[in-house]
Amino acid sequence: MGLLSIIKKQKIKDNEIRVLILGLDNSGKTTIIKNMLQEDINTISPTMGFQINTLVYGDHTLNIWDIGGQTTLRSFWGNYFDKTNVVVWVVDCVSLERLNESYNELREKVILQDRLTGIYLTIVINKIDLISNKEELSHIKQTVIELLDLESQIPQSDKWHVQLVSGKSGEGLDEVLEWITSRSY
Ligand SMILES: Nc1nc2c(ncn2[C@@H]2O[C@H](COP(=O)(O)OP(=O)(O)O)[C@@H](O)[C@H]2O)c(=O)[nH]1
Ligand SMILES: [Mg+2]
Repeated sequence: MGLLSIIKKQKIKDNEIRVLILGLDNSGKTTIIKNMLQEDINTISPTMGFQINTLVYGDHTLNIWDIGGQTTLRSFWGNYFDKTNVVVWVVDCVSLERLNESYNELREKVILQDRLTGIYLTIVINKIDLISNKEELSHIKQTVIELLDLESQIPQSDKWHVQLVSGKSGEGLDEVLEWITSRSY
């Protein structure tokens, strides 16, 4: 057995899941991670380079990679793709005018990447604490699904999931972690 397959077996045994959190700048990626880690979310500055965070959830260990979303950093995303199990794609629900940009980036940097074939994708619609109307939220969710063209981009419906969250209040974050840890890797 080669070294790589031994490492792979070990990882599965440890229930380790490698998660990449991506999306446009300012969508709330770092806030979401800090909230998941129960760290202070009031002292976040724009992510330069990347940060790896370890989160133990149930009997799983998640290694969450937070990579700066600024345009200048996006070309480096490819360096982090190997061995990724899940991509969390963050969309800001109060900047829906950027959905087209988000769609282009998601497609180019994630969906069309050979090294990410077969991964699980969670689309996280963030900042829902800023929208009080429940109907509007379900409309936003539908709009995101349509504009990101998820149903035809990723025909296997068990491979993707959309969740409304607030990185600020924490609403919806447990559901994201539940979904991630209940996949089979
Ligand atoms: N109201 C609200 N603001 C948020 C939420 N998540 C992030 N923000 C704000 O959005 C801005 C960008 O957040 P940050 O986590 O740095 O985004 P990143 O660039 O994707 O890492 C900050 O001012 C955050 O306080 C949220 O759920 N609700
Ligand atoms: Mg950040």
